[in-house]
Amino acid sequence: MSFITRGFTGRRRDRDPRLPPGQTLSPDWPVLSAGPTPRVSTEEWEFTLTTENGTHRWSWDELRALGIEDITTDIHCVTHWSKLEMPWRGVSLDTIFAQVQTHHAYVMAHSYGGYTTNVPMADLLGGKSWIAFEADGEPLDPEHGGPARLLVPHLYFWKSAKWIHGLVTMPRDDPGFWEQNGYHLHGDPWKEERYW
Ligand SMILES: Nc1nc2c(c(=O)[nH]1)N[C@H]1C(S)=C(S)[C@@H](COP(=O)(O)O)O[C@H]1N2
Ligand SMILES: [Mo]
Repeated sequence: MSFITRGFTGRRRDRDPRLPPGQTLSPDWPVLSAGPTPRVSTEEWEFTLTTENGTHRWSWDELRALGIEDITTDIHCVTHWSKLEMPWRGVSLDTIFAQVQTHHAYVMAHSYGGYTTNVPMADLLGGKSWIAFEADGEPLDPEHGGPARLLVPHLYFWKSAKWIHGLVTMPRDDPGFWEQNGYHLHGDPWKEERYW
């Protein structure tokens, strides 16, 4: 029956059901950066989490000691390319937020180099996001955000801030860099929340 249903919906038979609307598979991993690539060594790298109750800091070793997870996930860029089943390694935001208390429902991610992007807490917690150090079995290249980047793979990839430096919780959903420049506040690829 399913092949008949396909005909009715007009869906292309070779289209992978894991691809959100308007996306195509990329054979390689494109680099998209709004500015120059910051070079941050793991010795100087530091991750901060600021809430209404203060700032917590972790060094490279301290953050990794919280517990590293293996992740296999698809990623979707708003410029229409996707990659499927990418292996990543990182520390879950659930693990990191378990160490702090906040009543805020939103977060601004801040990168070395000045990039920012806003994400609701509901899109960070519950096994949905990580501070990632490795992809495809290798330490993250600087071009791809090394030494560490935010990974929020169920949202468009601009939310996955490269060269992550810290998160700041916020009471309101203030727009980050691309969101101030016309990208959608939320960015769900399955709803094609590309621009607003
Ligand atoms: N710090 C920072 N993070 C960033 C960006 C950026 O310009 N600076 N670009 C975003 C965009 S638009 C995309 S699509 C992805 C690209 O990640 P990649 O270069 O590893 O493919 O990073 C996101 N994170
Ligand atoms: Mo992007």
